[in-house]
Amino acid sequence: MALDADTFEQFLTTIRRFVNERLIPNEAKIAEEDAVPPEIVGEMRALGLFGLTVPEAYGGIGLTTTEEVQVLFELCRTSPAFRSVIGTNIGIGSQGIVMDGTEAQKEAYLPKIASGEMIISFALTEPDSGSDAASLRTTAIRDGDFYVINGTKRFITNAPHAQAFTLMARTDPSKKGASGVSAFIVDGGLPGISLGKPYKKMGQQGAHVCDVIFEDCRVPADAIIGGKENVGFKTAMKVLDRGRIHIGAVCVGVAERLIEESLSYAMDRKQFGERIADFQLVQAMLADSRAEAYAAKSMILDAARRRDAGEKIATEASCCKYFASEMVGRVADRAVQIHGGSGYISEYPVERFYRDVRLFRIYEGTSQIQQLVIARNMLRDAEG
Ligand code: COS
Repeated sequence: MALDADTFEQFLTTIRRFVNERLIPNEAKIAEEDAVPPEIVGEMRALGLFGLTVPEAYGGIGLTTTEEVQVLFELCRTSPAFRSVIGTNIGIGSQGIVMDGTEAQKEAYLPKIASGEMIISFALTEPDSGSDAASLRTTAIRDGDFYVINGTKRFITNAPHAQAFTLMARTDPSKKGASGVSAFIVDGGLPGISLGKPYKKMGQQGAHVCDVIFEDCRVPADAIIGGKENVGFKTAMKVLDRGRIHIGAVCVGVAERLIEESLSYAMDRKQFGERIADFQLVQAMLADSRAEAYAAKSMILDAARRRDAGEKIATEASCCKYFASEMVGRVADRAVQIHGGSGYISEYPVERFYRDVRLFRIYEGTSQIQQLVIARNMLRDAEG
């Protein structure tokens, strides 16, 4: 445990109160305005949320994976856009530096990431490289004490706010696959970096995503993560393994909220002279959602504990992301169904959540990529 048990319980209670009192009442407003207000970002900063997973030595709280997922179960009982504010700082943006960075890189970046003074994004996806991440084309060509970066990164979460990027680029263009890829920490203000317009999305308003374009951007040679060329794809995959447990936990938090909304609506709404919660067909939907959310929560806690114990968790991480993201899709669908016509009306939060959760089955590896990773690892294990 990074925190003693009492302190951690108090922390979870604080998060729950923050979600109930500050985030849930503001959900509709942030969806409408497509922005999380600066005062809420400030409160998140004061709670230490930007540094949840950054080691204490670099100014964070240094939660274990088991602790992190429990925080996410609480923090994500609200619009996923709030989690997105801190998501890249505690997840895919920072963890390449935590896992593989040099001491100098950790000292230079992690304290600012942990305090929220710096927002960092993860730049892997490209216009022609999504699921097939190893085919990325952005190049980083050595020129004296610099690398010159050229290419476009697509759908980069938090890029409109980012002061830095964990960037995957090809340092050896003669190699086509994963082996020619390196990871860099790139300062966002460097000449040669420009941003596309933020995309208009189906859901998760308040979370922002855009393209990042590199044109002859000169990055100091010591920006390469860990100081080693051509091992960046592995860094990216390790970051995504961890990220997949994280997204699974986010899905559980959202599912819990959808179940709360479904249950309270079903207990309130009367038809045929009775609460609809007393109808067995509605009960079946409630029960299926409860059972599936519990299953997802249990597998995520198990995968997190295994990761903390140092086990290889690539298969388990994909199982978590796959099952939990599909689960929350079904839970959201049932929530709309239980709400009937009201579920289709934006006054009720389930309509918004229904759109919000669709992304979970796509980003940080589609459901089909998770299936592929799981099955491939099964075959590898069986073949020895
Ligand atoms: N941890 C550490 N190393 C890993 C790894 C993991 N989980 N997965 C793969 N690697 C290593 C492999 O060991 C291999 O190295 P060696 O050649 O030295 O053995 C290298 O990385 C390449 O792996 P592989 O051959 O499996 O790569 P593939 O091109 O076949 O693709 C998938 C692997 C499909 C799993 C990968 O491209 C992927 O995850 N795609 C989805 C990308 C994604 O999630 N995008 C979302 C947007 S980013 S938020």
